[in-house]
Amino acid sequence: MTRAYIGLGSNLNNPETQLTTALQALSKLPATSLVNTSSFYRSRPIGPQGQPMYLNAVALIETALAPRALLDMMLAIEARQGRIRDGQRWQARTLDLDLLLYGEEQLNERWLVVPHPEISRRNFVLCPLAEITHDLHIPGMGRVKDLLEAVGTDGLERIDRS
Ligand code: ROI
Repeated sequence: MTRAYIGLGSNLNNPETQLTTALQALSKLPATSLVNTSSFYRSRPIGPQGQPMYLNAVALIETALAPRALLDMMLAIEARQGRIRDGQRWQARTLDLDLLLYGEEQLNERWLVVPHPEISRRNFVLCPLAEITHDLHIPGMGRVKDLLEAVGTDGLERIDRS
């Protein structure tokens, strides 16, 4: 079994429902268990402005799926929730699932780069990640706590889900 971290993001069609539905789908993946889920964070869009605020979270799973199989299933969950990938980057979306980390592996394939190269620049990933990991070290990048300290928490708000 491999511990893998998945980043979730949504800024269309009721983001809270999108994230909740996606977490449920992750918990039902074959040969996989959902171990932990961060809080949800409202975050200012990074990249093009003029799009709605995002809701972001991170999930920790334990899986026997290989990276490729896991990624394909993540893409299927996105598609089921109405994600349209038309080749345009940085657009508003119903659901974005990013494979952030897959154990200690470093993969540099055309179809997958792990650890996700943007982790160290994105507080909407680092903050929820720090919430559910203690002292995690990201191969090639450093400790989550240190990376988060470097980027700060500007534009992020933790949501109370009662
Ligand atoms: N900005 C925020 N705040 N959250 C995201 O999940 C997110 N995802 C993206 C871009 C458009 C880069 N900006 C984002 O893909």
